[in-house]
Amino acid sequence: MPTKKAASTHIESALLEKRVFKPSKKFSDAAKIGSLAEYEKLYKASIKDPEKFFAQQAEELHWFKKWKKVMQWKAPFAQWFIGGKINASYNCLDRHLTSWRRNKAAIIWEGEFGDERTLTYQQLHREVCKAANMLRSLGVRSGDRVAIYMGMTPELTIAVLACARIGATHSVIFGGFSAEAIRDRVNDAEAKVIITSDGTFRRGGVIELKKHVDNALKAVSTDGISGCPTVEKVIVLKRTGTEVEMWQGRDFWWQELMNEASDKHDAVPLDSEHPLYILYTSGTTGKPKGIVHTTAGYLLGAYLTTKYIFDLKEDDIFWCTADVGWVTGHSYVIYGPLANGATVMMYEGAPNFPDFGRFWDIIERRKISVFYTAPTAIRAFIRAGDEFPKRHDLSSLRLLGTVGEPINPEAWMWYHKTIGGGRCPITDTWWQTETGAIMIAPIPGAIATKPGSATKPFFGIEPEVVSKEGIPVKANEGGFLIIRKPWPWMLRGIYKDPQRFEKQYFSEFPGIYFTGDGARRDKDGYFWIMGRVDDVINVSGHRIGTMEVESALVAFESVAEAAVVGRPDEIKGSALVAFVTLKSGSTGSEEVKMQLREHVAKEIGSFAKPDDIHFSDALPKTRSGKIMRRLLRELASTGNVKGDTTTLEDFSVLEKLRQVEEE
Ligand code: 7RM
Repeated sequence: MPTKKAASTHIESALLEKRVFKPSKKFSDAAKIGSLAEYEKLYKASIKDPEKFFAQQAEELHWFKKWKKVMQWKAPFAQWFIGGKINASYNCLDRHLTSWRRNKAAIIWEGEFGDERTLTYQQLHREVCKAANMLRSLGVRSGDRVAIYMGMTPELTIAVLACARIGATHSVIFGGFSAEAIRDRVNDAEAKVIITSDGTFRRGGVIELKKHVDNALKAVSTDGISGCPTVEKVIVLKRTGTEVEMWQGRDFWWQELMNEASDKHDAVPLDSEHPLYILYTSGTTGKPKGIVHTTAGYLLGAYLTTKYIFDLKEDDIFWCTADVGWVTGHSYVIYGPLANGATVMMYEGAPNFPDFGRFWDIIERRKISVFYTAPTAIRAFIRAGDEFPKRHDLSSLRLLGTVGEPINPEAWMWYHKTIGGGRCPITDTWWQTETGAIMIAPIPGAIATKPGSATKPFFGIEPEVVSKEGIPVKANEGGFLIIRKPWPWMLRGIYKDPQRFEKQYFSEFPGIYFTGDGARRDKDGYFWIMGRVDDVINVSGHRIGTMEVESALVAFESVAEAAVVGRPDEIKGSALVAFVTLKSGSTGSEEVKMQLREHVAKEIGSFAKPDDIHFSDALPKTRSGKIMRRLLRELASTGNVKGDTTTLEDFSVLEKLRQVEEE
């Protein structure tokens, strides 16, 4: 655990807190929860007896067998709905087949080039049953791990739900990750099967996914592990028609296996605590953490938060633009909306293909009513210009959401006016891979919003802002965001590493979940998230561990030492800045910078490439030898190391700052 740093406020409260946006009477009247009083009444009851509240809510799911005990907490290990038998795939599909909903669109999908498909619940169910049988025929059993590395096509959802159906734990790997990153994740999870596709269309080109998988299977890691020894079979969806190598006996075409598979499959009753998925996320060390979520509690979280925070109506078309490679896609492209029987919009490609009007075009043509995206996307749209949204009729929208990072009030206002036409509430949802589903967000018909605040906690969730000593701070005082009590959709561990789990999340404040975020709560009880206080940086809503990038950099031949910090960036929220010391005999140049960027892309993925690279003869360190990141952060954001100087020459500045640091 890093030392705690004082979280800095970048949102000036005084003025902004006066700007309060109430939902319209029309919105509130039609909402599930239509007033603050109603929210407060329910919230109070949920906090008074969370087990009772969650047990009541869990009755809305389908159970093969009811639980015996609602919760058991032996910090840091929680169990929910102990003794219950449930299946997430059944809850997302079979449950909707007994009513008219069987013919309702479950997924409306659009490829980047405009090809389209709609799957009703009945059709999706059939495909998932076939895929479940396909996995079984390849020897996948309950408890096995299956890695999924695919583009945003319906088959991704089908693969995920097929795993859930047979009790195989899925580990979705974001399509932007490199071969090396795939290999590390597949090996950590000991996956038996990888499901991928020949490619996926993005920004007019093809991302050759199968090729990356082949390279992962061949790659030799620094610790000498060759390829992915646990992988027995690879299933390849034909999507782009890109030429791929198929290994006899190891690689199979998705389409061929699916043609042979029966469309009858009974979902397997699984223990509530059966591991549903592993999702790797960046932490404060070089090694990504395999966050483990289990079945019943997670599903309840995805279901309930979608229902209340997006205030779902039967005829909504819900569009969460996140990739399923991230947790937001797991919870709000798949499990949450499908468990609610909603219609999900799914889009394969980039927001700026063929131009920055793509999202607005989709909203107009598909009549999207609830739209959920990231602040970084919103800022990119602002920069692209109002002419793009202005060309489209966005009047089908009734509710907007954001996730992934703090939204700056200017971006909030633009979203509100230009996209929402001033009529749609905005739900700013705070949560994490670890929390599994939304934790703090306005219930839109009930809670007035303030631009930049995630407002109030969801039912049954009691976040607090505390000092280093763990003592609650006063209103408007900054501190550390913690969650004292377990909740059903919390992570159950870091895969195969209970010690790291405890150390990472439950040691800073013994026995209490520490989020890694700084926050403050204003006098109205609204939460203002101030960003990470550890060595995790949020770049365009992607979590990147500085240590991960540093280890990639030092693995480059001529690099002696590297330190990576964040600096504010207008579009991405934060940008990555690397300070690099080269081995003697090597000199820094633009060419070396390019090589380093490419190297990071190879080790992790393009999205982790440092934006700026500065070469220096030495890195500023404390006497004990710790790199002074705080100082580097300052240098990176104030521009003291500006311009094209490839060498940090003026060490007198550093010297001075170092003295301050040491005092
Ligand atoms: C869902 C997701 C988690 C980190 C989290 C925060 C930041 C997310 C908000 C936010 C301010 C928000 N999972 N974060 N949502 N900060 N307001 N509404 O993003 O694991 O990838 O990232 O993202 O720092 O700790 S994540």
